Amino acid sequence: MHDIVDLRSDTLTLPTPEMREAMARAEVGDDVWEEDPTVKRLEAMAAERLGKEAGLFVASGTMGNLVSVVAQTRPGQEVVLDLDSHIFNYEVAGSAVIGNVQMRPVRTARGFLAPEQIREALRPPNIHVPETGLVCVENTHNRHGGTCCTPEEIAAVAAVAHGAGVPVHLDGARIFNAAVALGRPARDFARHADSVTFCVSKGLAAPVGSVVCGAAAFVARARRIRKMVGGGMRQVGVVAAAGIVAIERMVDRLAEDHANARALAAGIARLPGLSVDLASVQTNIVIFAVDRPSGAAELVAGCASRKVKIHAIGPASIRCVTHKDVDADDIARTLDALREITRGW
Ligand code: TLP
Repeated sequence: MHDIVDLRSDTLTLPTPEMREAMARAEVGDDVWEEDPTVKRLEAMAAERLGKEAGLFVASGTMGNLVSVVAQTRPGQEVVLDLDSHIFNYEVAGSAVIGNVQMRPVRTARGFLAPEQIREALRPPNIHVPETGLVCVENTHNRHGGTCCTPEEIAAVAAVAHGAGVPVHLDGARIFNAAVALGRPARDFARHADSVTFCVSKGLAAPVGSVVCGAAAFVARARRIRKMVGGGMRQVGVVAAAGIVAIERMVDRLAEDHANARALAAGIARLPGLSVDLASVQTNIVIFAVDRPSGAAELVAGCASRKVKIHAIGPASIRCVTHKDVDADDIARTLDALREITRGW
């Protein structure tokens, strides 16, 4: 039980005492010179978990996606991705600004492009049109409520892209949530992607950072681009040390967050004026609809006055994210608050 229940995002998780201890003790060096042993350890560990040759520690998921897109495309190329993807919606158009690529968003049913949709979106060799430079996949899918696609679905999409000589990037910000939910090792999801970004700063609870993984040549290019965008951090082993604890200690417990999300969703489904697609609640995100004009704002304010923080992602849509700083009592308290607010709706 916590004084304030904060369900706005799993990015709000606080570092564990073990992380703080590891940070204080971390052996460090200048990482731009590739001399920080703790960063190197985190990068090697991440690459091993994802079955890739190399890893690169970056400041954020946004930076990881940016350097991955820029490293794998040329200016003027087109990037095929889901219309609701994080890269297209919430990364400040960084790939367009820094990479000079054009985005080709495709509307999908569940956030995952089907192989036929990739086939349709790939550009033909024609002097008038841009070349397709990259296909991006997101797993778990944020805007679709933390839904997972299987390694086989990624393989099918990658087969089409690779058949046309186009690489695939996986925005796996929450890839370990997908791995735990589907009971598959993270490397199964990464196998068919040429680059993968995952975050240690979300459900894994490290204070900062993401790791980009891929082939050594890709990571070398990504490293240059990271430097270009100001992401060359010096004695950053003090931060990477928490990322190591995140990967070693915080993955298996994500199952608790998923159970809490299911309990929250099941409670919400019983409340008047609220609706949630229970099948979409596969990991730690619950997105639900408020069937009432300006209902989302009303619910956010009502919860805030009861020390429960939730986040409106639209005028009639709320997102709640469970994480290690939210326990079963907090979920019960959240449901009590929602019950009080919606009484009589
Ligand atoms: N998502 C954040 C916000 O930016 C919306 C959140 O609270 O969920 N890919 C995916 C799928 C993400 O959900 C996020 C962060 C990122 C990339 C970017 O990571 P950061 O925030 O570290 O730049």
